[in-house]
Amino acid sequence: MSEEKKKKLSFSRRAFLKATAASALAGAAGSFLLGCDQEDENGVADPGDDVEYTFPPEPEVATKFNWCGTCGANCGMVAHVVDGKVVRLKGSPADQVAQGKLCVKGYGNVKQLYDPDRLKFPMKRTNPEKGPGVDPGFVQITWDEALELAGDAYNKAIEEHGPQSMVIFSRGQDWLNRWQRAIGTPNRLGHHSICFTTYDAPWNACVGRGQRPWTLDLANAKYILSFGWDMPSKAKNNQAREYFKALENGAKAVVIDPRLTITGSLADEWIPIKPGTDLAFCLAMINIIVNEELYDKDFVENYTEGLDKLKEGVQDYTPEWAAEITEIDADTIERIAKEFANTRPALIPNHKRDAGGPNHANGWRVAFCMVILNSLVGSLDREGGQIMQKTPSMPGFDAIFPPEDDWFPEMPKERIDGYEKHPLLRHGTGDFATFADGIINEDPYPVKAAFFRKYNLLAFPNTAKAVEAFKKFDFMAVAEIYPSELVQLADVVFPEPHFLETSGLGVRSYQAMYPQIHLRQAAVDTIYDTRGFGGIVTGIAQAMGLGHIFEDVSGGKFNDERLKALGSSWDELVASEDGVWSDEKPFKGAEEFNTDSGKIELYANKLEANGYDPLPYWQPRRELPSDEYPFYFLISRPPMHKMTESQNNELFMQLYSENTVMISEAKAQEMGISDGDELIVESRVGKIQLKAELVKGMRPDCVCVEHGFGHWSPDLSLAQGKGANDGDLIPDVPIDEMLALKCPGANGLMNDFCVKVSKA
Ligand SMILES: Nc1nc2c(c(=O)[nH]1)N[C@H]1C(S)=C(S)[C@@H](COP(=O)(O)OP(=O)(O)OC[C@H]3O[C@@H](n4cnc5c(=O)[nH]c(N)nc54)[C@H](O)[C@@H]3O)O[C@H]1N2
Ligand SMILES: Nc1nc2c(c(=O)[nH]1)N[C@H]1C(S)=C(S)[C@@H](COP(=O)(O)OP(=O)(O)OC[C@H]3O[C@@H](n4cnc5c(=O)[nH]c(N)nc54)[C@H](O)[C@@H]3O)O[C@H]1N2
Ligand code: SF4
Ligand SMILES: [Mo]
Repeated sequence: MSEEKKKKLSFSRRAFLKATAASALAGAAGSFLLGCDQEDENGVADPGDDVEYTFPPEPEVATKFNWCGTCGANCGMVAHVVDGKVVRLKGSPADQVAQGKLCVKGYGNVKQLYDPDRLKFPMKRTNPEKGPGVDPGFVQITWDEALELAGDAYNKAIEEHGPQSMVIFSRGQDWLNRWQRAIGTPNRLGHHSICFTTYDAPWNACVGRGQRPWTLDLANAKYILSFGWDMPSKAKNNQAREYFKALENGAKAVVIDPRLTITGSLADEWIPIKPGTDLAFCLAMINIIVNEELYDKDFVENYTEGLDKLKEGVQDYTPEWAAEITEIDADTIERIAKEFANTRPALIPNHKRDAGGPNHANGWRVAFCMVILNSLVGSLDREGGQIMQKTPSMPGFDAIFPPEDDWFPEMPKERIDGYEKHPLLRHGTGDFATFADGIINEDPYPVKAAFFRKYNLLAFPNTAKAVEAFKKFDFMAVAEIYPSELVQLADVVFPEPHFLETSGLGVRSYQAMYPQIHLRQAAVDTIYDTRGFGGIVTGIAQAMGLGHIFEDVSGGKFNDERLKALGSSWDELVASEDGVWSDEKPFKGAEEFNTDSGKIELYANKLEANGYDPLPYWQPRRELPSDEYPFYFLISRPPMHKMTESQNNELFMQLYSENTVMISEAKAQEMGISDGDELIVESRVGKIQLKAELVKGMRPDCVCVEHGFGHWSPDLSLAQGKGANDGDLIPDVPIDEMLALKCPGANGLMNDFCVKVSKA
């Protein structure tokens, strides 16, 4: 490539990054990422008028509907396929989440599909020694051998130590759930206590179970108050798009965050709060809004209960009191409270890891305040507010494939992570923050065999301790698409197809203003010797002698029966022009909520009945800066990377190839640190080395590291050795400490520790 072209490309990449940052783009950005028109436009000189062009014949383009598997928004997409190869992805126009566009991460899936480092066939380990840096000595095996090895190992553990000695690390999935019940182990562990259950618990108690809180009608809001909600910076397609619509519509946006994020830089106001103190800010807002009767009287009277008790409970929480804790002056707190209450519709958006997430010991109380504040201004399930997603009602797996009574043994209650001790959480999700002690200390019992799906080692806080725990297993199998770090610890590896090689149905949930389903068709045949997840579970179950639980079960029938219940069918959806089933109707907010009273319970009776605070009383965060560890630690993630799965994607690595430790310019100057200096960041459980990145917009008492880097798998040729793993610094949370927090939603405390920083 010529120097000139390189220059132009690198310029356009920066411009692209800016565009992504500024608008979480889409169309043009996508074609740039996929190396199409944009590259010509920027890189090839105009040959002049006298050149005769000869065009090759137009290729025949087949289109297939799919939805993005990169993040939970699952944006609908259309794959363009030429000669059996996916050449381009587009956002699906009829999908209310995608609305014709994808985010940068979504477009990059073509590169992932064709990544030569992907897992290509089943493998088994030949080196019994395990650990980072140890060569597993993988050899290729057949599917039959892989399934048999796993089936025999699981049966051995169950026969010798009981069903609870088998542990499954995975999100819930219909085939997997049935398999788990047939084994009879209570130990399925998902990551949710380190992602969003702090919000689930107060939401379920106050508003009711069964509806997720992630559909936000941002576009119709006139006032958006973010406590660390940062989805535009993450390029979250739907939430970013709706935020920009709101700004265009003249909404006022205020961002409260210790760092100046992209969301903050686009807002009208940025308030750099002290980490872990948002609760005080929120409580003072409630104090002002209820004392001065600024709430939406109609909504509060008709759709909520508990206002009197709430009022009584917040009397001590004045703006002056909150000012001392938050380091935000009382006038600002009071002004924001009044603006929020008087500019309707006003909305506090939430999505997982913001101040209402599992970052600090009081995160669930912030989440509780968010539910209360949105209710006080009449923005819960109302236009311009937080919407209870509208989903279609379809039969479940058991209704379509009825099980026999005697298939499922009684399960022991006690779990290896202590998760059953949280009465308000759905059992069967599990806790990444607490499990390691249980396994290492065999408390309450030994765990001998494990199955992992779609998780990576770097997702586990206190990663070194997670490795120690996993080394205790006699056997572990990993289902993956990449030779990840967890794969390097596996005894047997099950390769799965990329989602673009699979089919299924996607129920709209992150932007579900009305019920809608999006079709997923395999865009191309499987490239490697992979097997879909349902097939892997069925195969292991058969090898364990449990084949009967999946007799007559098929993915095709499952999809078809669910659609038939809605008056459609698989064939009809495949033949449709837009790949969606929709029940589009004008938005109508709930008149009744799924609580005992049928109203939103501002004073949470359900929490009280289960031994938790019924109101979000003040509680500080767990750890404060000390002489030894003087910095608050913040985590974030860049817009073009998805956790730990995107660092082997060439396109994203060209944009952002390693993480840094962000430190304020002021503090860096004081410490004699320059941009690019190698720094050691150390917590009470570990240390990492990263380059310094000096930033203007951050409190001087904080440092921030982006999650997702620090890969050491030698089989990830682009990702290996780039940056460092924030998880090496994050303390795990012993179950007793977790229970002492009295958090109904568990709480992984992902940011609630402090660090020291020194030059390497
Ligand atoms: N690009 C991209 N997007 C993603 C993901 C991804 O990997 N990449 N992952 C998805 C998933 S699963 C999740 S959970 C979300 C996570 O995405 P977010 O929920 O945005 O999580 P973070 O970036 O970790 O933290 C959010 C913000 O909280 C701020 N913060 C930290 N402590 C405090 C505090 O005490 N008070 C306030 N007010 N703010 C604080 C941080 O500075 C940060 O800006 O992103 C989702 N979207
Ligand atoms: N240190 C630290 N740890 C964290 C976080 C953090 O901020 N810092 N964030 C936490 C949060 S909010 C979340 S949501 C979790 C997410 O944790 P994970 O779900 O583990 O997220 P990823 O790191 O993206 O890893 C997903 C893995 O699944 C693989 N994969 C992708 N598609 C498929 C597929 O179709 N089948 C199979 N079998 N595998 C597939 C990818 O290759 C990748 O290795 O991480 C948590 N852990
Ligand atoms: S927001 Fe981006 S990564 Fe998430 S599903 Fe949509 S396109 Fe995929
Ligand atoms: Mo998450």
